[in-house]
Amino acid sequence: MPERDAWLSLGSNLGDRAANLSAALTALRALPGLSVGAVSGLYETPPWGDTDQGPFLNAAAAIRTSLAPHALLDAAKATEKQLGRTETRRWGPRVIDIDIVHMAGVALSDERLTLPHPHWHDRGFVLLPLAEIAPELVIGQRSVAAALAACDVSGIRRPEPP
Ligand code: PH2
Ligand code: MG
Ligand code: MG
Repeated sequence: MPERDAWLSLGSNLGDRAANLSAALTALRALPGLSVGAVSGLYETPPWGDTDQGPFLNAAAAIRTSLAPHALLDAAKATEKQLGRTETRRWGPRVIDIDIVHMAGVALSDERLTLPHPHWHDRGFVLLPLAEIAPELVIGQRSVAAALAACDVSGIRRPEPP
């Protein structure tokens, strides 16, 4: 498989959220066929979709991978499971969520996976972290920075300085 650049959105709102995000990145770094590049800071974000849950910490990561799209999805799901994620309701609380936002040159949709992520451009918790590491990335016809400029990011707290 050729290597491709890809961008992930990570989120956690159960337990030690920062530790969960950090453990997810460590687990991803250990995967064969995948290397992790730039990682954003951590953003505290109000729960979207199902508001009856605690706030999330969200981050974005750039990766480079020789995994095919569905193999990357399987690796993300396996990593979530390894970190103790269990099934909850749709949009409900989770120890860790690892979503593929975009893989360079890939557009596909089936029952398991749609790429680019159909909602990449309208969720502040995805866009703000992504814009920190890849503002000029163009997905479809639109840059991440342009999508962010049109997105409601109220309630999202920028990361603390390191
Ligand atoms: N993930 C969801 C549902 N709602 N809200 C925020 N703020 N951050 C998330 O990562 C998130 C969410 C489903 O994956
Ligand atoms: Mg998600
Ligand atoms: Mg997910």
